[in-house]
Amino acid sequence: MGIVSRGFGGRRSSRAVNLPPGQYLVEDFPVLSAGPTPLVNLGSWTFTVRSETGEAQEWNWAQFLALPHESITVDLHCVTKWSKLGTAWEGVSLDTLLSDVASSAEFVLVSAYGGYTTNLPLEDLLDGKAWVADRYDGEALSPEHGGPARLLVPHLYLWKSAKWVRDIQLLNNDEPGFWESVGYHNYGDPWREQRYWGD
Ligand SMILES: Nc1nc2c(c(=O)[nH]1)N[C@H]1C(S)=C(S)[C@@H](COP(=O)(O)O)O[C@H]1N2
Ligand SMILES: [Mo]
Repeated sequence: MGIVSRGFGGRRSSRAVNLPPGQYLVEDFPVLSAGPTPLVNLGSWTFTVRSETGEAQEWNWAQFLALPHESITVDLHCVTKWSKLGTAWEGVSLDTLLSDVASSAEFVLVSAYGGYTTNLPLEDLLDGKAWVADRYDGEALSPEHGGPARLLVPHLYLWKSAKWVRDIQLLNNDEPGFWESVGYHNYGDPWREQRYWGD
């Protein structure tokens, strides 16, 4: 008869089970950017949501800071296979940012300062699943990790979390973003290991 351990070792392995397939843990916070870190001046920073009919809602930095912020602690999963658990952010929920926009669109294309884009279904931004984050680990978000503010969509691979986010365009028809147009999976669910086209 075997002895079943319910000690700390058992807990540690049940935590390991929470890692999506093919991922490994990191303790540091890698920086992955397709180009140089853009210099974004807070005085000219704006964040815009534009509906499929062209109706726009825009916030400058002071207006964005005045919006209700939430504290969120989430796990990050990068398609290059690192995962970082328990990262602490503060940001504005997309539910807040999209609440006054009249739309029947199903898709969004997110654009960043510097030109990066990424696409996702609108519903993946709603119901407490996504934020525009401006603080990380109790401090202003650093430029290399997307400061002044980045999208944070932790249930999808991290390439969907556009750093230096600038605007969100609502669309009736899906349009692939930067990585999605050159071979990354259109949706990118880490739990279904949707890394590349055909996965
Ligand atoms: N604007 C912009 N956002 C981006 C990227 C980028 O190149 N430009 N890279 C994406 C990818 S592939 C990853 S893994 C994460 C990395 O975020 P980090 O540098 O904060 O770890 O940012 C995502 N957001
Ligand atoms: Mo990535």
